[in-house]
Amino acid sequence: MLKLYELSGKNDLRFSPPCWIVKICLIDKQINFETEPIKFSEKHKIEFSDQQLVPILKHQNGFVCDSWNIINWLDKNYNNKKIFLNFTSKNFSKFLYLWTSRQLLPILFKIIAHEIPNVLEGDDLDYFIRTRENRIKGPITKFTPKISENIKEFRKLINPIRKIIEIDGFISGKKPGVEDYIFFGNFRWVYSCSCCNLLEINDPIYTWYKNILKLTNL
Ligand SMILES: N[C@@H](CCC(=O)N[C@@H](CS)C(=O)NCC(=O)O)C(=O)O
Repeated sequence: MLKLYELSGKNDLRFSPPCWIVKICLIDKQINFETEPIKFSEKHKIEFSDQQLVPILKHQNGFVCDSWNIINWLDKNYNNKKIFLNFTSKNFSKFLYLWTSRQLLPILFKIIAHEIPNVLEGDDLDYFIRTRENRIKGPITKFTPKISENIKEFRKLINPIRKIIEIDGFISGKKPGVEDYIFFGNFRWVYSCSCCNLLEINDPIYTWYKNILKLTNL
């Protein structure tokens, strides 16, 4: 069976955006898998992969790292599941993946960075604060004075997706698909780690998020 190595926090909370991209894909496409929780401080468990990040998907013949590579691997190896409907869907998904990882996640990080330590414990807490403070060259609370500004910017940035969701309910159309899985990772992360008011409750994207949660029984 496929094994998904995914980030785990306090009380086994699974909160990593790229891990969620893969997990929601496996769930919605009804592909059997089991998960292996990996804490920040448990790098020894993923030594076999010769790198330090999750998600990793272990399969019969080896393993694949990186959510985008995993989605592509699933597309190739589960032909009947139609992950990418066609070349256009693959290209748009790649756009969403790059936009998410390079532009949306950094803004979301600024909104929730100070709350992420609440979902961690023990060595993970020290590891997270040390590595992230090194990365942002300042305290984890560095961005808190601009939270409302960043929320406002984020809501505006995702307006094109809002317009698409307003048409049929999902980015992929009348049913969720890979484009939705990629966009979903952003929100699952925020709502797992933070109490912030990221979306208004009457925002179509908020309804979309709740619908994906419902559809997959999460
Ligand atoms: N480009 C990768 C990003 C993977 C990644 O950054 N994973 C984070 C979790 S969100 C991680 O494993 N971090 C471990 C660490 O910081 O030590 C993907 O899409 O899968």
